[in-house]
Amino acid sequence: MRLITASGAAALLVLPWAALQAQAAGQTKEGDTEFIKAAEEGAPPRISEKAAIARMEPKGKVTTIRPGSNGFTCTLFPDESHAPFCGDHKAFQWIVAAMSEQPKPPAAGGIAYMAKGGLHYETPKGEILMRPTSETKNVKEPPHWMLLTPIDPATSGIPTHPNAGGSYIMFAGTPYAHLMIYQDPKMLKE
Ligand SMILES: [Cu+2]
Repeated sequence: MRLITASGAAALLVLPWAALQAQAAGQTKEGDTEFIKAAEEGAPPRISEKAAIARMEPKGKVTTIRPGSNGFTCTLFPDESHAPFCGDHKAFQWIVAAMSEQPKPPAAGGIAYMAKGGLHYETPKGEILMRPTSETKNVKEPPHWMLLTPIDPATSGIPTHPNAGGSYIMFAGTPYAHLMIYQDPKMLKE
């Protein structure tokens, strides 16, 4: 009994330390199996089951933990949202460019799914920013999918904020502008 208790206590001491180390390295702390399961939740199973799964660090460093066969990659956001994201090749390049603070994404036209929703950072004036500041608050996004193309609100007439219509241009006026479509990806059946 004593031995079991002692090793149990040791495990308790070790786990939070390991978690801290993982966070210090900017990594999500789930084990691979848990991570894969959570990341697959980002898109309908017909897409996520064949997708690659990769870990992403806050600065955009990517480590693939499962290869895929359909051009999609699923990950979990390395921030407080921990939201699953599944993007095609262009979309994954787009998110990596955004995370690593590149001035613009390498290509437009990517498709990304966020079937569990996510969050964005909003200023008191209602501006949606790419990074949090001391002024911004976290606002929840419902399940949605995205067309990662810098659509211009002036020429398209599409609003720049969430609205009853269900679509808007996020980060309008920046190279990372994209169309947010409030449709649950899991409802998109073939
Ligand atoms: Cu978005």
